[in-house]
Amino acid sequence: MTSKLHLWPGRSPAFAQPLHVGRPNIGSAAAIHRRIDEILQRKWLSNDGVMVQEFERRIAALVGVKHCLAVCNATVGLEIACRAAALSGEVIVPANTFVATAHALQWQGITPVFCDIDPETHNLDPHCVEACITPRTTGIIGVHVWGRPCAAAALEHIAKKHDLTLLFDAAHALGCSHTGKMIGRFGTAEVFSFHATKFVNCGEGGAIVTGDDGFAARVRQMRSFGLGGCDHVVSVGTNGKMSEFAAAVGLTSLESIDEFIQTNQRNYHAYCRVLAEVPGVKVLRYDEAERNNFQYVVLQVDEHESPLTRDQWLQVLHAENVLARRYFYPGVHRMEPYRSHDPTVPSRLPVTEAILKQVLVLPTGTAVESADIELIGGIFSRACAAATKLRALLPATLPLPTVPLGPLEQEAA
Ligand code: T4K
Repeated sequence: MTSKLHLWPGRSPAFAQPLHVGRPNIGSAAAIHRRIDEILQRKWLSNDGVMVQEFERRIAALVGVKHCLAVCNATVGLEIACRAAALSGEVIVPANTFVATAHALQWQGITPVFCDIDPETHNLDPHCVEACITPRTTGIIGVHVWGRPCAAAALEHIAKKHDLTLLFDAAHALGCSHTGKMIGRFGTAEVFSFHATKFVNCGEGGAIVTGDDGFAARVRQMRSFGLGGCDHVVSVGTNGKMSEFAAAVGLTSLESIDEFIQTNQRNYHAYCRVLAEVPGVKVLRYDEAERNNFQYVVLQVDEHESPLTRDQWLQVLHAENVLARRYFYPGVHRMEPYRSHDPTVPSRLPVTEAILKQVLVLPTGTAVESADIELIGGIFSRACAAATKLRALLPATLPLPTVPLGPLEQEAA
Protein backbone atom coordinates (compact mmCIF):
# COMPACT_ATOMS: atom_id res chain seq x y z
CA MET A 1 0.00 0.00 0.00
CA THR A 2 1.26 3.46 -0.81
CA SER A 3 0.22 4.71 2.64
CA LYS A 4 3.03 2.60 4.18
CA LEU A 5 5.64 4.34 2.09
CA HIS A 6 7.97 6.59 4.10
CA LEU A 7 9.47 9.16 1.79
CA TRP A 8 11.11 11.31 4.42
CA PRO A 9 12.90 9.15 7.02
CA GLY A 10 12.28 10.24 10.61
CA ARG A 11 9.22 12.32 9.72
CA SER A 12 5.56 11.42 10.22
CA PRO A 13 3.09 11.86 7.36
CA ALA A 14 1.89 15.45 6.94
CA PHE A 15 -1.60 14.36 8.04
CA ALA A 16 -2.10 12.13 11.06
CA GLN A 17 -5.55 11.06 9.77
CA PRO A 18 -6.32 10.21 6.14
CA LEU A 19 -7.73 13.09 4.11
CA HIS A 20 -10.31 11.49 1.78
CA VAL A 21 -11.79 12.57 -1.52
CA GLY A 22 -15.56 12.38 -1.03
CA ARG A 23 -15.87 13.04 2.72
CA PRO A 24 -19.57 13.92 3.15
CA ASN A 25 -20.78 17.43 3.92
CA ILE A 26 -23.26 17.02 6.77
CA GLY A 27 -24.89 20.41 7.37
CA SER A 28 -26.94 20.73 10.56
CA ALA A 29 -27.02 17.41 12.44
CA ALA A 30 -29.70 18.92 14.71
CA ALA A 31 -31.94 19.59 11.68
CA ILE A 32 -31.46 16.00 10.47
CA HIS A 33 -32.43 14.67 13.92
CA ARG A 34 -35.48 16.94 14.03
CA ARG A 35 -36.64 15.79 10.61
CA ILE A 36 -36.12 12.13 11.49
CA ASP A 37 -38.18 12.60 14.66
CA GLU A 38 -40.95 14.10 12.52
CA ILE A 39 -40.84 11.10 10.18
CA LEU A 40 -41.05 8.67 13.08
CA GLN A 41 -43.98 10.52 14.60
CA ARG A 42 -45.79 10.61 11.26
CA LYS A 43 -45.09 6.91 10.72
CA TRP A 44 -44.75 7.48 6.99
CA LEU A 45 -41.36 6.20 5.95
CA SER A 46 -41.46 5.86 2.16
CA ASN A 47 -43.75 5.91 -0.92
CA ASP A 48 -43.96 9.53 -1.98
CA GLY A 49 -43.95 10.96 1.54
CA VAL A 50 -44.04 14.65 2.39
CA MET A 51 -40.26 14.98 2.79
CA VAL A 52 -39.62 13.42 -0.62
CA GLN A 53 -42.19 15.74 -2.18
CA GLU A 54 -40.59 18.76 -0.52
CA PHE A 55 -37.15 17.61 -1.67
CA GLU A 56 -38.47 17.30 -5.24
CA ARG A 57 -40.00 20.80 -5.12
CA ARG A 58 -36.73 22.30 -3.85
CA ILE A 59 -34.62 20.63 -6.56
CA ALA A 60 -37.11 21.60 -9.28
CA ALA A 61 -37.03 25.22 -8.07
CA LEU A 62 -33.23 25.30 -7.90
CA VAL A 63 -32.90 23.95 -11.44
CA GLY A 64 -35.93 25.78 -12.84
CA VAL A 65 -37.43 22.62 -14.28
CA LYS A 66 -41.05 21.45 -14.35
CA HIS A 67 -40.62 17.92 -12.98
CA CYS A 68 -38.24 16.42 -10.43
CA LEU A 69 -38.63 12.77 -9.52
CA ALA A 70 -36.50 11.66 -6.60
CA VAL A 71 -35.00 8.17 -6.79
CA CYS A 72 -32.98 5.91 -4.50
CA ASN A 73 -29.69 6.65 -6.33
CA ALA A 74 -28.51 8.05 -9.66
CA THR A 75 -27.65 4.62 -11.10
CA VAL A 76 -31.26 3.47 -10.78
CA GLY A 77 -32.28 6.94 -11.96
CA LEU A 78 -30.28 6.47 -15.16
CA GLU A 79 -31.77 3.01 -15.65
CA ILE A 80 -35.30 4.35 -15.29
CA ALA A 81 -34.57 7.35 -17.54
CA CYS A 82 -33.26 4.99 -20.26
CA ARG A 83 -36.42 2.87 -20.01
CA ALA A 84 -38.72 5.87 -19.95
CA ALA A 85 -36.98 7.06 -23.14
CA ALA A 86 -37.38 3.55 -24.66
CA LEU A 87 -33.67 3.36 -25.43
CA SER A 88 -32.51 0.12 -27.05
CA GLY A 89 -29.75 -1.16 -29.32
CA GLU A 90 -26.76 1.17 -28.91
CA VAL A 91 -26.33 4.35 -26.89
CA ILE A 92 -23.31 6.65 -27.18
CA VAL A 93 -21.51 7.46 -23.91
CA PRO A 94 -18.07 8.63 -22.81
CA ALA A 95 -15.65 6.18 -21.17
CA ASN A 96 -14.30 8.99 -18.98
CA THR A 97 -17.06 8.58 -16.40
CA PHE A 98 -18.00 6.53 -13.37
CA VAL A 99 -18.91 3.00 -14.39
CA ALA A 100 -22.57 3.60 -13.45
CA THR A 101 -23.22 5.51 -16.70
CA ALA A 102 -22.43 2.45 -18.82
CA HIS A 103 -23.79 -0.12 -16.38
CA ALA A 104 -27.21 1.59 -16.40
CA LEU A 105 -27.38 0.68 -20.10
CA GLN A 106 -25.71 -2.72 -20.06
CA TRP A 107 -27.89 -3.84 -17.12
CA GLN A 108 -30.90 -3.64 -19.42
CA GLY A 109 -29.31 -5.14 -22.50
CA ILE A 110 -28.42 -1.85 -24.24
CA THR A 111 -24.88 -1.60 -25.65
CA PRO A 112 -22.88 1.42 -24.51
CA VAL A 113 -20.80 2.68 -27.43
CA PHE A 114 -17.78 4.54 -26.07
CA CYS A 115 -17.02 7.82 -27.75
CA ASP A 116 -13.93 10.01 -27.42
CA ILE A 117 -13.84 13.26 -25.47
CA ASP A 118 -12.73 16.84 -25.99
CA PRO A 119 -9.26 17.47 -24.49
CA GLU A 120 -10.40 20.79 -22.97
CA THR A 121 -13.79 19.92 -21.48
CA HIS A 122 -13.03 16.20 -20.82
CA ASN A 123 -16.63 15.59 -22.00
CA LEU A 124 -18.08 13.99 -25.16
CA ASP A 125 -16.58 15.45 -28.33
CA PRO A 126 -19.57 16.18 -30.60
CA HIS A 127 -17.47 15.50 -33.74
CA CYS A 128 -16.70 12.00 -32.50
CA VAL A 129 -20.33 11.44 -31.48
CA GLU A 130 -21.54 11.70 -35.07
CA ALA A 131 -18.93 9.16 -36.16
CA CYS A 132 -20.26 6.65 -33.58
CA ILE A 133 -23.84 6.70 -34.89
CA THR A 134 -25.02 3.46 -36.55
CA PRO A 135 -28.48 2.21 -37.59
CA ARG A 136 -28.75 0.65 -34.09
CA THR A 137 -28.14 3.93 -32.21
CA THR A 138 -31.15 5.21 -30.24
CA GLY A 139 -29.60 7.74 -27.91
CA ILE A 140 -26.72 9.72 -26.45
CA ILE A 141 -25.90 10.12 -22.76
CA GLY A 142 -23.62 13.09 -22.12
CA VAL A 143 -21.91 13.31 -18.74
CA HIS A 144 -21.10 16.71 -17.20
CA VAL A 145 -17.88 15.38 -15.67
CA TRP A 146 -16.80 17.32 -12.52
CA GLY A 147 -19.86 19.56 -13.03
CA ARG A 148 -18.21 21.12 -16.10
CA PRO A 149 -20.86 21.17 -18.81
CA CYS A 150 -21.02 19.12 -21.98
CA ALA A 151 -21.29 20.90 -25.33
CA ALA A 152 -25.05 20.72 -24.89
CA ALA A 153 -26.11 22.74 -27.95
CA ALA A 154 -23.95 20.67 -30.32
CA LEU A 155 -25.25 17.42 -28.80
CA GLU A 156 -28.83 18.65 -29.03
CA HIS A 157 -28.25 19.48 -32.69
CA ILE A 158 -26.86 15.99 -33.43
CA ALA A 159 -29.67 14.28 -31.50
CA LYS A 160 -32.30 16.21 -33.44
CA LYS A 161 -30.63 15.61 -36.80
CA HIS A 162 -30.44 11.84 -36.26
CA ASP A 163 -33.70 11.47 -34.29
CA LEU A 164 -31.94 10.27 -31.14
CA THR A 165 -32.88 10.76 -27.50
CA LEU A 166 -30.45 12.90 -25.55
CA LEU A 167 -30.06 12.31 -21.82
CA PHE A 168 -27.49 13.72 -19.44
CA ASP A 169 -25.79 12.09 -16.50
CA ALA A 170 -25.63 15.18 -14.28
CA ALA A 171 -24.44 13.25 -11.20
CA HIS A 172 -21.74 15.91 -10.56
CA ALA A 173 -23.59 18.98 -11.74
CA LEU A 174 -26.27 20.14 -9.30
CA GLY A 175 -26.17 23.92 -9.00
CA CYS A 176 -24.10 24.42 -12.18
CA SER A 177 -25.11 26.37 -15.26
CA HIS A 178 -24.15 26.38 -18.92
CA THR A 179 -24.73 29.38 -21.21
CA GLY A 180 -26.65 30.90 -18.30
CA LYS A 181 -29.11 27.99 -18.14
CA MET A 182 -29.09 25.59 -15.19
CA ILE A 183 -27.88 22.05 -15.82
CA GLY A 184 -30.96 19.88 -15.46
CA ARG A 185 -32.73 21.70 -18.28
CA PHE A 186 -30.88 20.16 -21.23
CA GLY A 187 -31.90 17.17 -23.37
CA THR A 188 -35.00 15.09 -22.64
CA ALA A 189 -33.96 14.52 -19.03
CA GLU A 190 -30.98 14.79 -16.69
CA VAL A 191 -30.08 12.70 -13.65
CA PHE A 192 -28.47 14.04 -10.45
CA SER A 193 -26.75 12.00 -7.74
CA PHE A 194 -27.10 12.66 -4.04
CA HIS A 195 -24.67 9.96 -2.94
CA ALA A 196 -22.76 10.57 0.29
CA THR A 197 -19.75 11.76 -1.71
CA LYS A 198 -21.70 14.49 -3.55
CA PHE A 199 -21.60 18.03 -2.15
CA VAL A 200 -25.37 17.90 -1.54
CA ASN A 201 -26.23 14.43 -0.35
CA CYS A 202 -28.98 12.16 0.93
CA GLY A 203 -26.57 9.37 1.96
CA GLU A 204 -27.95 7.54 -1.08
CA GLY A 205 -30.21 9.33 -3.53
CA GLY A 206 -30.76 10.70 -6.97
CA ALA A 207 -33.25 12.66 -9.05
CA ILE A 208 -34.50 12.65 -12.62
CA VAL A 209 -35.44 16.11 -13.89
CA THR A 210 -37.36 16.80 -17.07
CA GLY A 211 -39.64 19.34 -18.68
CA ASP A 212 -41.57 16.63 -20.54
CA ASP A 213 -44.93 15.73 -18.94
CA GLY A 214 -45.24 12.30 -20.62
CA PHE A 215 -41.65 11.36 -19.71
CA ALA A 216 -42.23 12.39 -16.09
CA ALA A 217 -45.41 10.30 -15.91
CA ARG A 218 -43.56 7.23 -17.23
CA VAL A 219 -40.71 7.74 -14.76
CA ARG A 220 -43.17 8.10 -11.86
CA GLN A 221 -44.83 4.82 -12.77
CA MET A 222 -41.60 2.92 -13.44
CA ARG A 223 -39.96 3.99 -10.20
CA SER A 224 -42.86 2.40 -8.29
CA PHE A 225 -43.28 -1.09 -9.77
CA GLY A 226 -45.30 0.11 -12.78
CA LEU A 227 -48.26 0.76 -10.49
CA GLY A 228 -51.05 2.86 -11.94
CA GLY A 229 -53.04 2.88 -8.69
CA CYS A 230 -53.58 0.65 -5.68
CA ASP A 231 -52.94 -2.99 -6.73
CA HIS A 232 -53.19 -1.87 -10.36
CA VAL A 233 -50.03 -2.68 -12.32
CA VAL A 234 -49.98 -1.17 -15.79
CA SER A 235 -46.38 -1.69 -16.90
CA VAL A 236 -43.13 -3.29 -15.92
CA GLY A 237 -41.34 -1.25 -13.26
CA THR A 238 -38.80 -1.34 -10.51
CA ASN A 239 -38.46 0.04 -7.01
CA GLY A 240 -36.52 3.25 -7.41
CA LYS A 241 -38.22 5.25 -4.66
CA MET A 242 -36.38 7.54 -2.30
CA SER A 243 -37.10 6.99 1.41
CA GLU A 244 -38.24 9.74 3.77
CA PHE A 245 -34.99 9.36 5.72
CA ALA A 246 -32.90 10.03 2.62
CA ALA A 247 -35.06 13.05 1.80
CA ALA A 248 -34.61 14.34 5.39
CA VAL A 249 -30.84 14.24 4.95
CA GLY A 250 -31.13 15.76 1.48
CA LEU A 251 -33.39 18.63 2.57
CA THR A 252 -30.99 19.45 5.39
CA SER A 253 -28.06 19.31 2.99
CA LEU A 254 -29.87 21.64 0.58
CA GLU A 255 -30.31 24.20 3.38
CA SER A 256 -26.51 24.51 3.46
CA ILE A 257 -25.93 24.46 -0.30
CA ASP A 258 -24.60 28.04 -0.44
CA GLU A 259 -22.17 27.42 2.40
CA PHE A 260 -20.96 24.17 0.77
CA ILE A 261 -20.40 25.93 -2.55
CA GLN A 262 -18.54 28.79 -0.84
CA THR A 263 -16.29 26.31 0.96
CA ASN A 264 -15.62 24.40 -2.26
CA GLN A 265 -14.89 27.63 -4.11
CA ARG A 266 -12.55 28.83 -1.35
CA ASN A 267 -10.72 25.48 -1.46
CA TYR A 268 -10.52 25.54 -5.25
CA HIS A 269 -8.96 29.02 -5.25
CA ALA A 270 -6.56 28.01 -2.47
CA TYR A 271 -5.43 24.96 -4.45
CA CYS A 272 -5.03 27.09 -7.61
CA ARG A 273 -2.80 29.44 -5.59
CA VAL A 274 -0.60 26.89 -3.79
CA LEU A 275 -0.11 24.78 -6.92
CA ALA A 276 0.45 27.68 -9.34
CA GLU A 277 4.23 27.23 -9.44
CA VAL A 278 4.30 23.41 -9.77
CA PRO A 279 5.55 22.73 -13.29
CA GLY A 280 3.31 20.56 -15.46
CA VAL A 281 0.52 20.38 -12.86
CA LYS A 282 -2.58 22.42 -13.62
CA VAL A 283 -5.81 22.69 -11.70
CA LEU A 284 -8.74 22.15 -14.06
CA ARG A 285 -10.55 25.49 -14.26
CA TYR A 286 -14.22 26.24 -13.81
CA ASP A 287 -15.80 28.97 -15.92
CA GLU A 288 -16.55 31.46 -13.18
CA ALA A 289 -18.88 33.44 -15.43
CA GLU A 290 -21.27 30.50 -14.92
CA ARG A 291 -22.66 28.93 -11.74
CA ASN A 292 -20.48 26.11 -10.40
CA ASN A 293 -20.52 23.85 -7.36
CA PHE A 294 -16.69 23.50 -7.36
CA GLN A 295 -17.11 20.07 -5.75
CA TYR A 296 -14.09 18.48 -7.43
CA VAL A 297 -10.53 19.76 -7.42
CA VAL A 298 -8.99 18.05 -10.42
CA LEU A 299 -5.34 18.15 -11.40
CA GLN A 300 -4.06 17.39 -14.87
CA VAL A 301 -0.43 16.32 -14.92
CA ASP A 302 1.59 16.88 -18.07
CA GLU A 303 4.32 14.27 -17.77
CA HIS A 304 6.58 16.17 -20.18
CA GLU A 305 6.60 19.25 -17.93
CA SER A 306 6.06 17.82 -14.45
CA PRO A 307 9.03 16.57 -12.41
CA LEU A 308 6.94 13.52 -11.43
CA THR A 309 4.37 11.39 -13.24
CA ARG A 310 0.72 11.42 -12.20
CA ASP A 311 1.18 8.09 -10.44
CA GLN A 312 4.31 9.32 -8.64
CA TRP A 313 2.34 12.34 -7.38
CA LEU A 314 -0.32 9.89 -6.20
CA GLN A 315 2.29 7.93 -4.24
CA VAL A 316 3.77 11.08 -2.73
CA LEU A 317 0.34 12.27 -1.60
CA HIS A 318 -0.71 8.89 -0.22
CA ALA A 319 2.52 8.66 1.75
CA GLU A 320 1.43 11.90 3.45
CA ASN A 321 -2.10 10.54 4.08
CA VAL A 322 -3.69 12.66 1.34
CA LEU A 323 -5.80 10.01 -0.40
CA ALA A 324 -6.01 11.56 -3.86
CA ARG A 325 -7.91 9.55 -6.49
CA ARG A 326 -7.24 8.72 -10.15
CA TYR A 327 -10.89 9.06 -11.25
CA PHE A 328 -11.90 7.52 -13.74
CA TYR A 329 -8.77 5.49 -14.49
CA PRO A 330 -8.47 3.11 -16.33
CA GLY A 331 -11.69 4.16 -18.09
CA VAL A 332 -14.98 2.30 -18.28
CA HIS A 333 -13.97 0.81 -21.66
CA ARG A 334 -11.11 -1.00 -19.87
CA MET A 335 -13.40 -2.41 -17.16
CA GLU A 336 -15.44 -5.59 -17.42
CA PRO A 337 -17.58 -6.55 -19.23
CA TYR A 338 -16.75 -3.80 -21.73
CA ARG A 339 -13.08 -4.63 -22.03
CA SER A 340 -13.87 -8.22 -23.09
CA HIS A 341 -16.71 -7.19 -25.39
CA ASP A 342 -14.40 -5.16 -27.60
CA PRO A 343 -10.67 -5.00 -26.78
CA THR A 344 -10.10 -2.68 -29.77
CA VAL A 345 -11.95 0.27 -28.19
CA PRO A 346 -8.87 1.91 -26.56
CA SER A 347 -7.34 2.54 -29.99
CA ARG A 348 -10.45 4.55 -30.94
CA LEU A 349 -10.32 6.76 -27.83
CA PRO A 350 -6.92 8.48 -27.97
CA VAL A 351 -7.95 11.59 -26.03
CA THR A 352 -9.76 9.58 -23.34
CA GLU A 353 -6.75 7.31 -22.96
CA ALA A 354 -4.40 10.29 -22.57
CA ILE A 355 -6.60 12.20 -20.09
CA LEU A 356 -7.19 9.14 -17.90
CA LYS A 357 -3.43 8.92 -17.37
CA GLN A 358 -3.19 12.59 -16.34
CA VAL A 359 -5.98 13.22 -13.86
CA LEU A 360 -5.67 13.32 -10.09
CA VAL A 361 -8.53 14.39 -7.81
CA LEU A 362 -7.72 16.09 -4.49
CA PRO A 363 -9.75 16.21 -1.27
CA THR A 364 -12.09 19.17 -0.81
CA GLY A 365 -15.44 19.99 0.81
CA THR A 366 -16.15 20.99 4.39
CA ALA A 367 -13.73 18.36 5.74
CA VAL A 368 -10.82 20.29 4.24
CA GLU A 369 -9.52 23.47 5.91
CA SER A 370 -7.46 26.24 4.30
CA ALA A 371 -4.52 25.16 6.48
CA ASP A 372 -4.76 21.62 5.01
CA ILE A 373 -4.40 23.07 1.51
CA GLU A 374 -1.33 25.07 2.59
CA LEU A 375 0.15 21.79 3.89
CA ILE A 376 -0.66 20.05 0.61
CA GLY A 377 1.01 22.90 -1.26
CA GLY A 378 4.07 22.27 0.92
CA ILE A 379 4.03 18.57 -0.02
CA PHE A 380 4.16 19.52 -3.70
CA SER A 381 6.98 22.03 -3.17
CA ARG A 382 9.06 19.58 -1.14
CA ALA A 383 8.52 16.86 -3.73
CA CYS A 384 9.56 19.20 -6.56
CA ALA A 385 12.79 19.96 -4.69
CA ALA A 386 13.45 16.24 -4.17
CA ALA A 387 12.20 15.11 -7.58
CA THR A 388 15.42 13.34 -8.61
CA LYS A 389 15.37 11.17 -5.50
CA LEU A 390 11.62 10.51 -5.81
CA ARG A 391 11.84 9.55 -9.48
CA ALA A 392 14.45 6.94 -8.58
CA LEU A 393 12.39 5.65 -5.65
CA LEU A 394 8.85 5.56 -7.04
CA PRO A 395 7.50 3.52 -9.98
CA ALA A 396 6.38 5.81 -12.81
CA THR A 397 3.09 3.93 -13.19
CA LEU A 398 1.05 1.99 -10.67
CA PRO A 399 -1.04 -1.02 -11.56
CA LEU A 400 -4.65 -0.80 -10.37
CA PRO A 401 -4.68 -3.09 -7.32
CA THR A 402 -1.87 -1.12 -5.67
CA VAL A 403 -4.16 1.87 -5.23
CA PRO A 404 -6.24 1.66 -2.06
CA LEU A 405 -9.87 2.02 -3.03
CA GLY A 406 -11.68 2.82 0.17
CA PRO A 407 -11.37 3.84 3.80
CA LEU A 408 -11.60 0.30 5.12
CA GLU A 409 -8.78 -0.98 2.96
CA GLN A 410 -6.78 2.13 3.85
CA GLU A 411 -7.18 1.79 7.57
CA ALA A 412 -6.54 -1.96 7.47
CA ALA A 413 -3.22 -1.34 5.70
N1 T4K B 1 -22.61 8.98 -12.84
C1 T4K B 1 -21.48 9.55 -12.44
C2 T4K B 1 -20.73 10.43 -13.39
C3 T4K B 1 -21.01 9.34 -11.13
O1 T4K B 1 -19.86 9.91 -10.72
C4 T4K B 1 -21.76 8.52 -10.26
C5 T4K B 1 -21.28 8.25 -8.93
C6 T4K B 1 -22.96 7.96 -10.74
C7 T4K B 1 -23.36 8.22 -12.05
C8 T4K B 1 -23.82 7.09 -9.88
O2 T4K B 1 -24.37 7.81 -8.80
P1 T4K B 1 -24.99 6.99 -7.53
O3 T4K B 1 -25.69 5.79 -8.05
O4 T4K B 1 -23.83 6.63 -6.64
O5 T4K B 1 -25.93 7.99 -6.91
C9 T4K B 1 -17.73 7.19 -5.50
C10 T4K B 1 -19.22 7.19 -5.25
O6 T4K B 1 -19.63 6.01 -4.57
C11 T4K B 1 -20.03 7.36 -6.49
O7 T4K B 1 -21.35 7.73 -6.08
C12 T4K B 1 -19.46 8.48 -7.33
N2 T4K B 1 -20.13 8.64 -8.58
C13 T4K B 1 -18.00 8.20 -7.63
C14 T4K B 1 -17.38 9.30 -8.44
O8 T4K B 1 -17.30 8.12 -6.41
P2 T4K B 1 -15.94 5.28 -5.18
O9 T4K B 1 -16.08 3.83 -5.45
O10 T4K B 1 -14.83 5.98 -5.76
O11 T4K B 1 -15.83 5.57 -3.67
P3 T4K B 1 -16.65 5.43 -2.34
O12 T4K B 1 -18.13 5.53 -2.55
O13 T4K B 1 -16.16 4.23 -1.64
O14 T4K B 1 -16.20 6.74 -1.52
C15 T4K B 1 -15.00 7.49 -1.80
C16 T4K B 1 -14.43 8.05 -0.53
O15 T4K B 1 -15.38 8.89 0.09
C17 T4K B 1 -14.06 7.02 0.50
O16 T4K B 1 -12.76 6.56 0.31
C18 T4K B 1 -14.21 7.79 1.80
C19 T4K B 1 -15.25 8.81 1.50
N3 T4K B 1 -16.55 8.47 2.10
C20 T4K B 1 -17.44 7.71 1.39
C21 T4K B 1 -18.66 7.40 1.93
C22 T4K B 1 -19.66 6.55 1.18
C23 T4K B 1 -16.85 8.92 3.37
O17 T4K B 1 -16.01 9.56 4.02
N4 T4K B 1 -18.07 8.63 3.89
C24 T4K B 1 -19.01 7.90 3.23
O18 T4K B 1 -20.14 7.70 3.74
O19 T4K B 1 -17.32 5.90 -5.76
